Amino acid sequence: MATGTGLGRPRSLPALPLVGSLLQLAGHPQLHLRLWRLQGHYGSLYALWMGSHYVVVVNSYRHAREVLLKKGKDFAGRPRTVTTDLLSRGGKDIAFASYGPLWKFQRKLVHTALSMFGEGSLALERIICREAASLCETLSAAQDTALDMAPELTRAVTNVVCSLCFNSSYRRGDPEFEAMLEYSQGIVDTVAKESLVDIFPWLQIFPNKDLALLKKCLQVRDQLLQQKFTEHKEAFCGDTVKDLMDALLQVRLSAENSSPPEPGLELTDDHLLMTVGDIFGAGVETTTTVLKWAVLYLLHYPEIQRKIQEEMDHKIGLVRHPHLSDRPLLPYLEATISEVLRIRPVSPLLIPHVSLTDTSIGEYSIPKGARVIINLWSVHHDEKEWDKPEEFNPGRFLDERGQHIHSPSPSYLPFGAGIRVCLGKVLAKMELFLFLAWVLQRFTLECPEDQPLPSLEGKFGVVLQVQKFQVKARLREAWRAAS
Ligand code: HEM
Ligand code: PLO
Repeated sequence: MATGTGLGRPRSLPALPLVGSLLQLAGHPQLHLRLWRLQGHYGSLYALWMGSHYVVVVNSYRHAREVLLKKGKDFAGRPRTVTTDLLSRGGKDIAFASYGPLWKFQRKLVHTALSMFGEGSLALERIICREAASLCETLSAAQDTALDMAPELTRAVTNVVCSLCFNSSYRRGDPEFEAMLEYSQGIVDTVAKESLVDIFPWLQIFPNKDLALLKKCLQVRDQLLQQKFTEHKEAFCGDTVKDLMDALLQVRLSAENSSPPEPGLELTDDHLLMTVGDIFGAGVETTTTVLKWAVLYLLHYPEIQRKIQEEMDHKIGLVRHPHLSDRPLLPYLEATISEVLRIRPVSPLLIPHVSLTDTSIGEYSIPKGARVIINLWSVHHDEKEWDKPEEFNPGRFLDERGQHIHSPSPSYLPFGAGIRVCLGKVLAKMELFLFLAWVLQRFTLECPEDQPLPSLEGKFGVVLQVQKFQVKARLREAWRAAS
């Protein structure tokens, strides 16, 4: 197709009126895999129609970098969809908000608050270590029995973000925590999955099981967020800022006091609530998911687990706990985390981007308003970039002497890149390192004898979910002897 720029459009999947290219996608619940395989026929950059939406699918790192970095501003928009509008009250958060001054302001605020409370601060390290110690205690108590680690990992990670956002935490069995587990799962199962209701918004008027579940879960989440918000508002005196919620309240207070208020930068209650909701939701679901994938891969590759433990025994020993400053001492553990993030990207299609202007990718013209899906799965499994991409091999992230970690290919973007890069990258990496180091210093994780090795297949959604599995956490002999 010729366009005003003289460039042609990317090749498109066949499309029918109204439904677009859905016939090619229907019956493939693992959308990232379907879009990856379609490259065989259409090339690495192709287009399709989801109902009336023109969608461009990017499967190579060269084009992904052009979209995210080189032309980041051209592609910094987000689509509005029924489910993400419900989740974010019409895009009043950060992740699902379109590009604009208010989004920039919110992002900057959170960035500053996170660096103030967290990244680089000893206080945050202390919080993560407190949760790691509690996680280890629970594992100790359950010793040698088959255990579903998911709720324990979730509680540990939740308590870190809970401390950051609300200066509070949950005990085991806390009913509020149980409610959170349930609503969050419901949201992950139903939101932003390129589901039919997002493609055909008019489907909302018909009874829809997923939409009903999403609304019910959001009601519970909103009640919980509102309660925290009210408590903070009542206790806030403007001087001491204990957490992210206080930081947001303080910024609003000073904006109200500076007259006239800056046009376009008014933060309503909804903006504050949705921003904290994003950080809380992203903070919990992403990091927990990576920890589950890491544990699952360690069950499949006991020799890799052993190598991490040998490195730890050698560099840290068994008389003290791991600290963040140990990161350079444990390159094999760091490489394992990098490999987990490569082989099972948490966000396999990122969050869709939208072109804010007529622009181009490579030699193709892209019209304003196109949705751009970056298929991170394809970028991380590209055979031209990765040797045996389906093989779990942390060693590929190490230099020849095994002492420094580096990516052997630029085709690696687990946190995205550019204007919309993940806001929690530093926090997530701190947590992944400390939680895994603490657990592996003390325990060997094994598959219970009477059970088959759990599946490594993910379940596509807003995050690439791990199927339920059980683990036996055996206290290491070396640890037992040392303590
Ligand atoms: C966005 C990955 C943890 C907050 C993203 C994106 C990815 C990502 C791929 C989308 C980038 C894009 O659309 O181009 C991850 C991974 C994590 C993680 C792999 C854990 C290992 C976190 C944590 C937080 C967080 C702990 C909060 C503290 C966000 C936010 C956005 C985002 C707010 C939206 C940014 C925007 O649209 O401007 N993340 N994330 N993430 N992440 Fe994370
Ligand atoms: C996870 C379920 C929560 O209940 C709500 C929520 C908020 C922010 C979302 C997060 C969910 C999923 C992961 C997302 C995050 C914002 C950025 C992050 C989409 C839906 C990623 C990986 O892009």
